[in-house]
Amino acid sequence: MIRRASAVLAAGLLAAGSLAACGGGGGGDAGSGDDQIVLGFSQVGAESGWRTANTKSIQDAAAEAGIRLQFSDAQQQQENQISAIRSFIQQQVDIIAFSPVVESGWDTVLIEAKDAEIPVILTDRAVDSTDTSLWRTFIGSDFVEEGRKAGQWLVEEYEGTTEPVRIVELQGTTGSAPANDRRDGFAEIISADPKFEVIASQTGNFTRAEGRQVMEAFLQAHSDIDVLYAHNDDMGLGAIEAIEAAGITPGEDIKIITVDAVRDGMQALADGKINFIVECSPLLGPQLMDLVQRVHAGEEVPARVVTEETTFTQEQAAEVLPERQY
Ligand code: GYE
Repeated sequence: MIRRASAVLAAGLLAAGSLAACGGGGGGDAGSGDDQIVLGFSQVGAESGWRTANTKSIQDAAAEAGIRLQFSDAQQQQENQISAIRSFIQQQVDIIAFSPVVESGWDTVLIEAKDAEIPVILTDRAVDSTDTSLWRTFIGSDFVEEGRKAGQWLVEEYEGTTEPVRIVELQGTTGSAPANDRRDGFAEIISADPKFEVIASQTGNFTRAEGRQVMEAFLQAHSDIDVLYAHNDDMGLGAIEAIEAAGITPGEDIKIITVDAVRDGMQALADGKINFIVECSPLLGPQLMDLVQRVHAGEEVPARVVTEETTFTQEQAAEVLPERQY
C-alpha cells in the first residue's frame, strides 16, 4: 500500500518534471533506485465513445498500478503512431503498447523496438505481420466473432421469410483490424442464405459525422434499404440522424445492428432506434497493466488474451443501462 502510494506520488512528480525523468532504460536502469515501470502507449485517436472509454481505462489503470504512462494520441494517422513509437524507443521506455490504427506496415518500426530490446504489447487491434516475435502479447476482442454475432441476429430476425433483405454496411477505418474482421465475420454468416444482399458498403471511419454523411448518400442512392449494419455505435448514431432527417423511422423501417455497446448506443437501443448491439469492451486497462508488469518482470505471458463479451437486445439494454459505466 505504502509502496503503491509512493509510486503514484513519484508518478506525479515525474510527470510534473522533465523528460529526463523517463529513463526506464529498457529495464537496464539498475542502481538508479527508481523501479517505476515506464509505459509508452500510442493510442489510435479519439474517434468514438469506445475510444474515449478505452483511454480513460488505460490512464486510470496505469495510475492505479503505479505505472508511469507516456500517452500519445495519433489522431487516426499511422505515421503519427510510427513517430510516437520511435520517440518511445529513443526515450528508452520499459515497455511499448499500442493500438494499431491499421493492420499493415508495422514491421520496420517493430524491428527497431526489438533491436532496442523494448518489449511491445499490442492492445485492442492486431497487425498482419507474419513475424510474431515482434510483440509479446496481444490483448483485445475477437472482431471476427463480433461480426458473426451480428450476422446471426439477422439470420434469426428474418427466419421464415424468403423475401430479399437489402443491407447497407458502414465499415470502420479502412485497413483496420475491426473493420476487416467485422466485415468478414458478418459476411461469413449471411452468405449462407442468398436472400441477404449487401447492396452498399463504405467506410465511415468509426465517427458519428462520417456515419451520418455516408448514410445520407446511401439513402439518396437506394430507396429500398431494409437493414443497416454499422461497425460501431457512433457511426450507427450518425446514421440514425440521417435516417430521421429523411423522414424514415430507425429501428422499424430500417433495422439497425451496431457494435460496441457504449452508453449512447445502449440508450438508442433501449429507445428502439437500434435493434441489436454486439458488445466490444473498451475496459482493457487493468488487464493491460497486469501484462505490462508481468512482461517487465520477465514472466511468460500468453500470446493472445481475448476479451469476454456479450450481446444486447432492446430489452436487455433497458435493463443494464442504469449501471453502464461508459
Ligand atoms: O469498435 C470503435 C473504435 O478498435 C475495437 O475502434 C476498436 C474500435 C471500436 O473507434 O468504436
